[in-house]
Amino acid sequence: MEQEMNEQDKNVLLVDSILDLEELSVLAQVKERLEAGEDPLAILEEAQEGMRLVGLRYEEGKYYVAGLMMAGEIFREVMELVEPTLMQRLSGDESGHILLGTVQGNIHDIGKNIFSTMLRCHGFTVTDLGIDIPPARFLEEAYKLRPDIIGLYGLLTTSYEVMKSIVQQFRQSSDPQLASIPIILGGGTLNPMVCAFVGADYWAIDAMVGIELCKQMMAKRIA
Ligand code: B12
Repeated sequence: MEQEMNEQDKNVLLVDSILDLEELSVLAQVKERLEAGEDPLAILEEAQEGMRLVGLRYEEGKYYVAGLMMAGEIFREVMELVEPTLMQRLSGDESGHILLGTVQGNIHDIGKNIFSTMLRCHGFTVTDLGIDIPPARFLEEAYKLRPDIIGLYGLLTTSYEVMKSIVQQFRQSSDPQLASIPIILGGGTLNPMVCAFVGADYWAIDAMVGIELCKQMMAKRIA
């Protein structure tokens, strides 16, 4: 019971420290917890929750863009600390190829980079196009590379129109492989209504859920 309380206290502390943009405290806590052998995914989940709360502070007008930038930098440093342990812990031998990118108009990439790293840890081949990618580029690259899955990432409301346009362009392609390629959306601001609007096959707001979905897609393609 006492141990449970301590665990809970620790969790609250990391979320709070991220929310308050206390860089040194965040990094010290992450190092300590990794050294204590904690699951790097649990640490990342808490850090992600901290980022969500930073976003809310921005919405409430309590933080400005500088706050978002600082939070982004802190998360990048957390990722640097967590990545080696994450790579050791996660392993898999999936052989699928996913074409991934942040859609046009959007430069957020922290979550996409995590997803990309975790896919690689599970044995997927990832072609990451980067940020601010126009619809035509996804189609051109898919035509050239013949991936098994398309992954679209975006956090802004304006991303959803772009995602919808990409999905439509794939579905209307005269190339049968591109017309039927599975498309998965990612990003913590997605919800069922947005996904219905975009019309993609799958969506995930958590990297592990996204990876399980990609594995299912590969199983279906092979069956
Ligand atoms: C950090 C941050 C920034 C940083 C980004 C730095 C970077 N290199 O990414 C900077 C400062 C650049 C930024 C800029 C802006 N931002 Co910003 N930002 C954030 C913030 C606080 C955190 C985002 C983040 O990294 N989260 C942590 C990651 C780990 O979570 P994640 O993205 O969900 O990723 C996970 C999963 O989704 C999954 N996953 C990820 N990718 C994929 C892909 C696939 C295919 C799958 C299946 C799964 C998957 O795996 C990840 C790990 O589990 C969010 C708040 C929020 N609620 O998200 C606002 C937020 C997204 N930003 C917002 C805004 C408004 C802006 C600006 C417009 C501000 C401005 N006035 O300039 C600009 C827009 C810039 C642009 N054109 O894109 C709003 C968007 C509101 C909206 N609905 O449109 C948010 C929601 C804040 C808010 N609540 O108001 N931002």
